[in-house]
Amino acid sequence: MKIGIVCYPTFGGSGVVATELGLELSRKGHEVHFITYRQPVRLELLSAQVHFHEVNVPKYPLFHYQPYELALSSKIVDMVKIHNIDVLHVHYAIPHAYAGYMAKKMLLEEGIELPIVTTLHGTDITLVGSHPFYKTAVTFSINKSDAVTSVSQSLKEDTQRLFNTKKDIIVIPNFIDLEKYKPNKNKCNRDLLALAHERVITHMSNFRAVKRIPDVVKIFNLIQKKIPSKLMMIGEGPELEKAKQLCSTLDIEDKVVFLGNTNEVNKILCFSDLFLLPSETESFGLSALEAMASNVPVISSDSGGLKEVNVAGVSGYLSSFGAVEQMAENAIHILESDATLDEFRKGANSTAAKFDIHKIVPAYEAVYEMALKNCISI
Ligand code: GMT
Repeated sequence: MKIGIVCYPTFGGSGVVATELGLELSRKGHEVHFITYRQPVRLELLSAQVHFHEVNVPKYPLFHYQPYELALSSKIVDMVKIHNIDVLHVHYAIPHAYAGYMAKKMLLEEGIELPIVTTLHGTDITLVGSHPFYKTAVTFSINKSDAVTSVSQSLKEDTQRLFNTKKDIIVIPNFIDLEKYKPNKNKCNRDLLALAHERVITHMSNFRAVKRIPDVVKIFNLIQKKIPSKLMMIGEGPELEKAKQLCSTLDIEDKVVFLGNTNEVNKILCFSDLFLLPSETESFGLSALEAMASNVPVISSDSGGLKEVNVAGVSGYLSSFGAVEQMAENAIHILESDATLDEFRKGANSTAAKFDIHKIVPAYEAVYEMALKNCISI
């Protein structure tokens, strides 16, 4: 099959899922065409089976806002015609599902049928998409997609509630390449960042308010009072400075390392002992799954789809968001003894195995087949 993939090329989870999916599809023999404004960060390899088509938006002084959807839908039409793309898979509804629908309509004028598969990732529904300024267009785009998938049951229910849509939404959970995260496969440079007797605690996100970054620092502060430890903060975003200031106020600056954005998440997770994800909302929590696949237990909130990923007492613990003290107590319980930590490491690994890339990707292939079969002119 020839598959077009539209996604955000940045460090966010939806872009990572789209990229890893495209790469796996190419390994399975499909021809994959990424259509976006920059080469996706995890797309290191372009090959005969993997192509990248850049969307350019020429600047014009009249435009206060650059018309990205227009440029994207034109690019989709051109690429479908040149490369005979069979199906378009758009990740993140805004504005990709909308641009996909416009491309579909333009292609139809030329007698070309293009099925659109839309994957909902989270904030496109729970935070941004349901905003009154966007809701009408997002509802329209969801209803007009040939197939809609969501990354968790929780996100499916949120979509049905917030958008009052009758559209059938297929749940396909996010997935992980277990091989890539096998701790012994990765060269661990633990000694550079922590002392032998210290536990290593990690957080990774885009540092937006929804991730509750101050809670990450507060939880760590309580842990380090009982257990010698270091905190690795991976990522960048609007709450970064606030986090640094809080570390200074709590006088723990020397125990917290800010590593910025990285493509080598597995090389940091391989020496981590615990992962913190206390988010206010989280449709799935891909970073928690990446940690679990690296044998790292997770202390998370019980928001949204996290309940479908992190299993209490097995791969970690879950609490209501904001329950900083309880999260710290659970973390200390896991970290206090090597035997308990080992049990949770095994539990994290076996729970992650449920999301093995080889089990999940066939579900997307089945959706493409179905969309191709059912594709009707709307
Ligand atoms: O978490 C973010 O803010 C980034 C966002 C994205 O679209 O890149 O992540 C969402 O999609 C991920 C991949 O499906 C999910 O694992 C995240 O849980 C989801 N984020 C939220 O729902 C807040």
